[in-house]
Amino acid sequence: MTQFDLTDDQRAIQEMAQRFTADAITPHAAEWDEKHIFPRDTIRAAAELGFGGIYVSEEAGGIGLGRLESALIMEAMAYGCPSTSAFISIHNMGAWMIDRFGSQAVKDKYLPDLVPMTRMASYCLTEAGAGSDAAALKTKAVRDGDHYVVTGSKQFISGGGENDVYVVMVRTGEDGPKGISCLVIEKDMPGVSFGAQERKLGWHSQPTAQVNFDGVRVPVENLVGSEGEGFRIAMMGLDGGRLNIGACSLGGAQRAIDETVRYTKDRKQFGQSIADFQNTQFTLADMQTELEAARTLLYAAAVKVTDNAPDKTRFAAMAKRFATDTGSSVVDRALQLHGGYGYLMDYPIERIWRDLRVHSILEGTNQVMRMIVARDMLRA
Ligand code: FAD
Ligand code: 2MC
Repeated sequence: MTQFDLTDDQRAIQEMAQRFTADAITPHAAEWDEKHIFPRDTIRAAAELGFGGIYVSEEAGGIGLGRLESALIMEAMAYGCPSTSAFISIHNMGAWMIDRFGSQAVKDKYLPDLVPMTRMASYCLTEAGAGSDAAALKTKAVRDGDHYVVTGSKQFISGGGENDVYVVMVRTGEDGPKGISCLVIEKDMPGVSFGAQERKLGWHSQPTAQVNFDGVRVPVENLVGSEGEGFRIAMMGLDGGRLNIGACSLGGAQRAIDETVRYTKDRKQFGQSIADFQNTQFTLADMQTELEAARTLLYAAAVKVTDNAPDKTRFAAMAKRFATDTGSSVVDRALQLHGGYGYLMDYPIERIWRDLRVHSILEGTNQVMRMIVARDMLRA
């Protein structure tokens, strides 16, 4: 890592994202959650600031920033709504995979709409039988002239049913990771259908559904990278996605801390503010200390991914595991310090608690993160 503090440019980006969040996200997040509203217009407004192609190259219309800048933006937006911020992260992951590995033809076809988020992208790896063991995926793509014919089903797809563009990992060859390729499939291609919207504990501001492919004819030019390269591309996408998800936990947890500081100063029991109890003070101190430790690790990991450092994947996995576990633990203590009121929807804590819980599961469970770290430690 070459830096221990943010540069002026990074602070300016962070402040821009914080201002956008305060104006356009925070005032509405509770309603989006309660009524399951997918805030398409707000997401498009975020894209007007460049947040639809944060690390898409400038040649392709993106803002060409690094992964630390991306983490700062995701963290800032998650302060208002972790679910909406994470949705924008997943779109960025798909757009980056197309920009980084796609042919000029596939880039020209999709990025001009993806960067402004007039069309939005989903990332499709998981299947019913292939969750943590992603390389066991079975969705098949068989070459037929100028097309692949795709048959199979993807489970738990964020944006499923609403998004227009699906970046899909399919099997074109042998079993295991080397037989996997990456294809861009459009919502309107004949044979694409969607399961019912999943009913979830949190992440209510964004849709999640099964995506089904029944003999979908996909032009060969929609291949991203070459045949057999799809698993590596998917994993490289996740190196960045995992940082962003960790950053979403940081943002949500920081909001919970700030709300708790305010609440404990106001709330009186036994004739004094509950902030005057040493238990409250020590708990707050631990919450902020642990969150700063997670933030520092995550920012360091983000710089490594930007720099393509040899240990970037290990660091992204360590940071995702630590930031998401720490975030949830911080919010849980914030809820406790709110007493019964923390359990009510009148305060934002229970929503953040629900939204952050899934961050320890998706984009690779925190057990899989430990597996990635330990394998790298024990290699050679
Ligand atoms: P499993 O793999 O069945 O795991 C079950 C348990 O076993 C976990 O605790 C796991 O850690 C543990 N386990 C498994 N293998 C091991 C091992 N080797 N060692 C130790 N423990 C192990 N996927 C996408 O592709 N795109 C999306 O947009 C997307 N969005 C999602 C949105 C939501 C709301 C959710 C809930 C999931 C989403 N996912 C998405 C899927 C997500 O990535 C998977 O749920 C996750 O990778 C885990 O897979 P699984 O659910 O099949 O659990
Ligand atoms: N960057 C580049 N290449 C990578 C890589 C990375 N981060 N990770 C793996 N690879 C390569 C690896 O080097 C190997 O290539 P080679 O044989 O040429 O050396 C190949 O990919 C296969 O890797 P592994 O041998 O590690 O594969 P394995 O099957 O043992 O396990 C594991 C990989 C468990 C790490 C992977 O399956 C995984 O990450 N599972 C979790 C699934 C997941 O994260 N799902 C998230 C879905 S998205 C989501 O949830 C959203 C909300 C969007």
